[in-house]
Amino acid sequence: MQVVYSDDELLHNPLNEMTGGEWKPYVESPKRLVSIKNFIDRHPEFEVVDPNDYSLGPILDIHRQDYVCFLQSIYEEWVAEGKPAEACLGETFSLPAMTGKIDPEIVRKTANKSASGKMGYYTCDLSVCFVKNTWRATYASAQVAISAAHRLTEAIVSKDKSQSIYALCRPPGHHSSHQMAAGYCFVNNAAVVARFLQNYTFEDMNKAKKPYGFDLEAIRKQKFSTGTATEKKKILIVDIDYHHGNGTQDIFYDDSSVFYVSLHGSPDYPYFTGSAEETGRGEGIGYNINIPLDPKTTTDAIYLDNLERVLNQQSVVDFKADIIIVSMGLDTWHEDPIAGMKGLVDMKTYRKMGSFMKTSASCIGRPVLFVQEGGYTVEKLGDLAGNVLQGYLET
Ligand code: Q9C
Ligand code: ZN
Repeated sequence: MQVVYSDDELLHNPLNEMTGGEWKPYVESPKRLVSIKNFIDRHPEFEVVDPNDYSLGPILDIHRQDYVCFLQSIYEEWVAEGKPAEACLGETFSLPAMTGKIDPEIVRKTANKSASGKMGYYTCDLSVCFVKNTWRATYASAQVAISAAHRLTEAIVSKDKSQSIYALCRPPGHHSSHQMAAGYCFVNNAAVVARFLQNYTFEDMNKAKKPYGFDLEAIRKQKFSTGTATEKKKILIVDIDYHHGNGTQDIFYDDSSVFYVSLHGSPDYPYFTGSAEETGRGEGIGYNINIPLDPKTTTDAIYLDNLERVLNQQSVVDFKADIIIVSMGLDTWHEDPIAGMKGLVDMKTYRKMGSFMKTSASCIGRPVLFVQEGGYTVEKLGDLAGNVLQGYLET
């Protein structure tokens, strides 16, 4: 299995975060990726490859232009205002209760007048912290995912035997929505890749592909690539991160061409989304499934039973996805420092998660793109990721 990875993803390294009223070391650290990469390097069934560069085009197919400008420039503006260089954090957040009756365009204009205004407008919690190279790492993470999607498409077009790939992404993505950073996430890598697979033909992908070389100024001025696909592929996103992927759900909530399925701990972060009653809206009704699980009582068997059941559920099978994207969080593990299900104690459970992505009725015979999301047990992450991927490969 190919693993797409870039050292630039290590450059986002905030010192601390404010969690539950306490300052703690930043949990979403570069060490997470190093742990997984070490495992990958020691196992010959994996081959690490560099990303290419597909410009901002695919990112702008998901995220608003003003939000992407914010991601690119907020840190410099923060420092230019004389604020502390070690942490750029939100202070006052623009809740609907404060701004809901005002014309949204006026709120946007007012918010954009200061660095703190922007932070409160475009971020939603204190896990979102910018440092000097946050955008650089975020851009690399998105290009890693997009490159994986292009490689997977190549394998599909040339009818290769192996039709799976792993995007070793960091920062993660699934809490980020069209115009919001949240829960350590800045760009929603899984969502970007779902749309990229839908909008870009293989020829569009080949044309958009450039050698990876990050240059902030060049990116500001570059021409964005676009896709010309006329027939939308159907994408099934299976989100097995411990947390509900509120961003991914929101992005595709009205959309019947992307089916979002999430298993997650509840009640827990992000606190306001993830109930089973959220089933989609308009065209998208029936294309969103949430399975909230009690972190105190969920065991290996309960977790696997729920995953197996949803992946064999009639509506998901009838969807007949063209491609599966797995939002692969590893923070369900019982020892996770900020998350975890008490009863998920068996590494073999992760092997089975991987094997379900090959054998369940909704996934069988379909290409799979694994996208790395959360998971904070640094010393275990290599084993956890490895078990999911080997479980898939060995089935
Ligand atoms: N006491 C991902 O796993 N803070 N994001 C939680 C817990 C935010 C998790 C605090 C957690 C975000 C991608
Ligand atoms: Zn998570």
